[in-house]
Amino acid sequence: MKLYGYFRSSAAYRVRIALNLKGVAVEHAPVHLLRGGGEQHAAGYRARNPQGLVPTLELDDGAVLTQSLAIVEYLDALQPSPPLVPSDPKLAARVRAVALTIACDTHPLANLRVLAYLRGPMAQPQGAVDAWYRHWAREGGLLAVEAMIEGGDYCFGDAPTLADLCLIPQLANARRFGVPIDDLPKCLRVEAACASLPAFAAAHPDRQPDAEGGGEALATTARMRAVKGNSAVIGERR
Ligand SMILES: N[C@@H](CCC(=O)N[C@@H](CS)C(=O)NCC(=O)O)C(=O)O
Repeated sequence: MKLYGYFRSSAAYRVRIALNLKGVAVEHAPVHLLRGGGEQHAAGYRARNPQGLVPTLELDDGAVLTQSLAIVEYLDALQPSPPLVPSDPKLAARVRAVALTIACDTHPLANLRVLAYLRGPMAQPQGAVDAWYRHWAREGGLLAVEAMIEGGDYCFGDAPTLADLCLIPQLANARRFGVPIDDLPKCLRVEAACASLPAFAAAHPDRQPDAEGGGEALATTARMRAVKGNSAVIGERR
């Protein structure tokens, strides 16, 4: 299997955690989201992922899977142990609700292409883009998740699930961009518990083969740059 990803991509981070928990080895194929205007826009990559987003998982038989949650559910079906979605239907719905709160309602509002559109065509100043990011990371996002999860070491139960796979990368992004999270004790407890698990630690952006700048990946600065061949100004946030 080959995973097309980017070290700072939180969607790819979800898949990396799942692969590690399942003990599934992959070849990593980095797609640089900023270099040359973004390698995700190259025709060759778009043939695999028509959305021009990471991650993409290419299977050994040539089949191509996109969308991190679909990929994680595929891995869960392929290798059922440890399960990432509980068998109890009500608990499974609660796990998926947290995962979808992050993946569908929080993360897309601050994706690279959205921030780039605000900064470029919408001509918003950096302060406004930062305020947008910080507002939507919390409102209906991490604040809601704090209320939805149980308060133990993991979002639900005594082992990581799809919910934790989504929460940990979102918290890493929040830290990187200076989003306040000190008032989220349940989320912080999950973050601490997951950090001690090798599958989560090995999936961290700083530990990836394409990582740049080491600890800088966790810095709270946001630099702006014009991308060659693209009139938009990109928020260098990925
Ligand atoms: N819903 C998608 C989101 C994928 C996504 O937004 N990936 C980001 C990185 S985290 C990306 O590729 N951004 C590139 C861009 O915005 O141009 C998934 O879960 O796979």
